[in-house]
Amino acid sequence: MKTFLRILIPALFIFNLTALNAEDGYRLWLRYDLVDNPVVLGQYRKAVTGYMTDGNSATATAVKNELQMALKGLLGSQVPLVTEVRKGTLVAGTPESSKLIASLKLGERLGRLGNEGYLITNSKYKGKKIIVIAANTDIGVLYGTFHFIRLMQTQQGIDNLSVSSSPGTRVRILNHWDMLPVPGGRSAGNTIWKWDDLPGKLDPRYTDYARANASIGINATVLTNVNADSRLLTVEYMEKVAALAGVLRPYGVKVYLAAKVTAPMEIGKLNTADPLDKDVIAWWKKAADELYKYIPDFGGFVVKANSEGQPGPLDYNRTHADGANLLADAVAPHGGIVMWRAFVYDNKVPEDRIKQPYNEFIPFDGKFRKNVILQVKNGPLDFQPREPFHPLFGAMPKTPLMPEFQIMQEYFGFTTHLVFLAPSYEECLKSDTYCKGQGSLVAKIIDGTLTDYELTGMAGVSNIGADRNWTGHLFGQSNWYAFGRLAWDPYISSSEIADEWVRMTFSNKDEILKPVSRFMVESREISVNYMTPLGLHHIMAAASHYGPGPWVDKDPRNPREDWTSLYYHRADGNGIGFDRTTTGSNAVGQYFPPVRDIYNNIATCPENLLLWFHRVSWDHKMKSGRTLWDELCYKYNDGVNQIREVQQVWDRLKPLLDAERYENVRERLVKQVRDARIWKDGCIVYFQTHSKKPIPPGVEKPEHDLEWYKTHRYTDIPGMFGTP
Ligand code: GCV
Repeated sequence: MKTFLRILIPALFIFNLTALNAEDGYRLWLRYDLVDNPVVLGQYRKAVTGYMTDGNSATATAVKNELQMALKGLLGSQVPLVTEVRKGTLVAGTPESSKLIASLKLGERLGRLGNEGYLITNSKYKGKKIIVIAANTDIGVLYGTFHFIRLMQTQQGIDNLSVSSSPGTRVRILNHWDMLPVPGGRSAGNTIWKWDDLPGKLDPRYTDYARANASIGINATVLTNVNADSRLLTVEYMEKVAALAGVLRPYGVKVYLAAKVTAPMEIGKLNTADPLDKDVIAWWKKAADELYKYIPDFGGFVVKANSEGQPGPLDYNRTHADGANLLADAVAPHGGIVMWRAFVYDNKVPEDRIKQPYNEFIPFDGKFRKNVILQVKNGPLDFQPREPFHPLFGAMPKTPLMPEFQIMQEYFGFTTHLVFLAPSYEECLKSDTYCKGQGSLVAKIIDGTLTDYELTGMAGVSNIGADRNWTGHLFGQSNWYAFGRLAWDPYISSSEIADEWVRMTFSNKDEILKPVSRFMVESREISVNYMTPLGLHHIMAAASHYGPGPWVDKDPRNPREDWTSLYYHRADGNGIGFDRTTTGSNAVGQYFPPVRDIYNNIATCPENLLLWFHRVSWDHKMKSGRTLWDELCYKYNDGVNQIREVQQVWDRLKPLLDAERYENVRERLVKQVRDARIWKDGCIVYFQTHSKKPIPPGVEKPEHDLEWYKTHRYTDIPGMFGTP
């Protein structure tokens, strides 16, 4: 019996521990586990012996709660909330809320940091060493608190602190592309918003959503799809939205809504949505007034108009400026803004699709109200694995522009492929537009460094869903994280972000940190290689947007030419690529010199954008000395081999990782490797029907014939758009 108990008790203990430490990914990067380096832990325990927070606001309470949770977890025992300063007190507050902080006379330094910035510094108070997190507002203190916690999670020194940080952009916003429930049905899709339960029942998850966003500086969210639903502007939904806004408010996250231009007709019973019609103007004003009664700090609207079937001002022979200004005037008295999307194109316009946003918006530079900002996708097409930067950046000096990045991996394998997207965001932000000469980076345009933009922002199409781990693929969390970090600081590098995220999410130990952050940083290029190398674009399967579809000559949803792959790759017996040079569509003409000349010349155009800008013969000599055809095959082949290597690295890490998270990624990598091969083989066998050239030596032979790839259907890929 004794022996039995001796075995049973430890077994139960271990079982419980495992259960308690279930690694389901829910905690994201906000994991406050005991610091596992004894030396660092010792230093932290000495440096932080208590904490002191002042202020009674809900945000100040959030600061207190977060510190309590983080310090207890990271340092291994409860760190007391103190009212008297002792050696090692961490003091967090504003000069208004904390007499101690007021006495430190930080006014001048704080003055430069605005409403959201913060300082973290070591100081002395009555001869005692303390750590200070100070800001002008409670929300600044909360951001500083998360920064301080991050320092400990990533095991940085905290004895010599001199951090001073303020955000590079003002509106750092997630765009959820979730739909409202179908009338009569239950909540739609994979959204975290439980619309049927609102406003009465608030999922505790909303608070964790707000915490996670605040921890990386995201301060705004659009709750539903830009393909908007008018019901959001009914009282029933305003009450629901107000309930959500109430949970997010203490964490500094403001709520915005997607507005539908025809809402005055759909729910207002007007017979027009003409932006210059006086009843329409009055309707929007009343709707905005009503919204602000429910949500006094409502942020404003995002609008997709005259794009992909969405109604817009052009339907009434009005302009984008008329449409945006109508809504801007309605929210202006309440301090609201309008984010008007520049993602517009029309298949009835006989013009290269990627040129249309520029053509449509340039004439209206300076014609928008002060509280309007144009939301511009990173590239001129549609979140493709690689695109050049959008030519609107730098071209509208009198109209604020904010970039829109996609966090949700619509063209990057959804929640199945491991693709860390920071390198693609960084590529856009660090692109030199030359709008004001060399060094006119997109980052400097959108953050107001080179422009007079008072309103600045960055939008990210969210990948957050109802999965327990939020994003389906565990590494999807890193893209949410990366977006927030770059919206706060558009100049940090992908490798810094990867390093932080791996430390906080997995481990500070080199044997995990180094290989994982390395393959993260490489993963975007790997995906480009096996999907769309050398500037290829929009050759994915129609409708589902998963897997290859270079043969797509008709989209089942709409037989328009600019929804086919043939429109974009233009392959035939002579060559491949879209001629966008001065002798072709002249899309290059939308860039400033010398960018336009660099892109225009086949000899200087970066090879990773070659087929975006040029139509190239199959025998064209590449820098490697190979022909274009051979290079294309090798790039595809490299992509498959590279993702196999990632898989091997991950497998080798198995003994060092917890089983649950290891498995989440392992299982997806199996599919990613399989489907990378399908991309490579499908594209090679298809393009070979045009090039008529042999597959070069060393490239793995395709497994099937073209028909197989054309008819292949995926049955195990969550998150795909429609079918097939
Ligand atoms: C929300 C692409 C997507 C659409 C999306 C659109 C947009 O076309 O496939 O689902 O619509 O971009 O950004 O508006």
